Amino acid sequence: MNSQDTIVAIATPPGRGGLGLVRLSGPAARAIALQIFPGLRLRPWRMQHAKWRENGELVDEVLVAWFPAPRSYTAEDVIEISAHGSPVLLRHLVQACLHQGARLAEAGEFTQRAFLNGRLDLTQAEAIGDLIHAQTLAQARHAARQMEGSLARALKPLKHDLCEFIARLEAGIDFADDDVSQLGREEIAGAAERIQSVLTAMAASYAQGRWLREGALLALAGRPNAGKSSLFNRLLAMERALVAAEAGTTRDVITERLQLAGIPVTLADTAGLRDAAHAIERQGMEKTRETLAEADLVLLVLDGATALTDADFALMSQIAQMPRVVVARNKCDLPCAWSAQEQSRALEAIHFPCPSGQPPWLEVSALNGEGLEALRAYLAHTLVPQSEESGEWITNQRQARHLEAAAAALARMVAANRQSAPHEALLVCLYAALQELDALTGQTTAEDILGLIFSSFCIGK
Ligand SMILES: Nc1nc2c(ncn2[C@@H]2O[C@H](COP(=O)(O)OP(=O)(O)OP(=O)(O)O)[C@@H](O)[C@H]2O)c(=O)[nH]1
Ligand SMILES: [Mg+2]
Repeated sequence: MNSQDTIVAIATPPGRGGLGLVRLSGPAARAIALQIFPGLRLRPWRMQHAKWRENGELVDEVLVAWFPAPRSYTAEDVIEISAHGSPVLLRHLVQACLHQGARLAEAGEFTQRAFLNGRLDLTQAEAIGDLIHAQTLAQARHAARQMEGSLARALKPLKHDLCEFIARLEAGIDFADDDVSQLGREEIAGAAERIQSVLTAMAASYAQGRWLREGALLALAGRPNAGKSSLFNRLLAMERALVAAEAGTTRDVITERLQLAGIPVTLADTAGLRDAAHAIERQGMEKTRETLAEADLVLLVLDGATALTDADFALMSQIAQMPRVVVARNKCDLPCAWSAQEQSRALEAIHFPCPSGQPPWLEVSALNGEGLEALRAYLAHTLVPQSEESGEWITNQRQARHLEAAAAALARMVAANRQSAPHEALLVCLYAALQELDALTGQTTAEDILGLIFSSFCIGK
């Protein structure tokens, strides 16, 4: 990709619309616009009305905006032409620009130029891609924050501390014979661990942060007839899965999409788990186990209207081992059939965190909708990272990997320091950590990685 080229693309989505935007960026952008609209008096950052004529014949009436370098999206000369949104017309306009010497932009090339010209760092460029692809408002908001530079800002003090740390160690080595005080082992360990813990916490937020960007899998589980399919339908607010009084109704895993606190969630209804005799039901249960193994969150559905059996307890303790489980005791519209002894056994089997002061299950009725709002809220609460309100939330795998690698470099340094390694060896680890943070924001990035990042954009961005 040659930045001396002037690139052109349709910036609005394919299809028909009221308006369509064609964008040019590069040194010849203005000259090309003037060739197509002769006599147009372009004024910086202003929209100008123009009649687009070919051989004296009117093709369209358009608005042309000129963004002179460097105060433009790409930091190059940019021309935006708003025409009427007919695909034929827009393609013809692009053709006219090509004819005047522009070339077609590659996917993401406008944003790539903005990055290469220092208008954005890599996390901001990625955020633009995320913003375009957002499916929920929460995704869009997070992307917008990052586009504004929130991640880069959160990294800034860390980078500053790291640089300062490096400078002090370097000074200790270079001026060992002078009066420069050498950092003590304790002091070094303290500083390194402080930076490491912040990096580790940021990297760890990806475990949940990725759900915002990529979505989460929420699987319902429980014994047959507990009311999983009924609850599935309630959560979706549609009669999607078959419900019957017969145990073993659901055989296949059924999935549907919904949103919880802005997180795109795939909800999976599964076959009830029990010692089944029927081969098809056993196959269904195999699929249930596969789904549960993949699930980010499991909703265990218990039947409050039937006495608990040993099989129920076995299932409870099995599912309670999974990393994230929410428990619902269904059929609260009916009298509870659990004996006091069963109830206390259940409390023992389900020992994970629960809303304070309450039993570790939520009372619901899939039949009349009771407790559904509380269940929905609790599921959302379990999915939304707690760091969301307080700190920066990592949603992107590439970013998480660099943070992990930087934290690991500091961990290596702490270990080396403990073994009284020379300061030169400690510095190697610190430089490695710094390099990871630079790669995260794109200060030092291999060409091939850049290509990968920007090619996931659409043409015209
Ligand atoms: N009273 C009452 N009945 C319910 C409730 N939820 C489900 N049921 C009934 O319980 C029976 C089983 O419901 P399903 O939703 O099919 O149960 P399931 O867990 O999907 O069962 P399998 O697919 O066999 O594993 C049906 O007759 C439902 O109408 C509830 O909250 N209250
Ligand atoms: Mg079912």
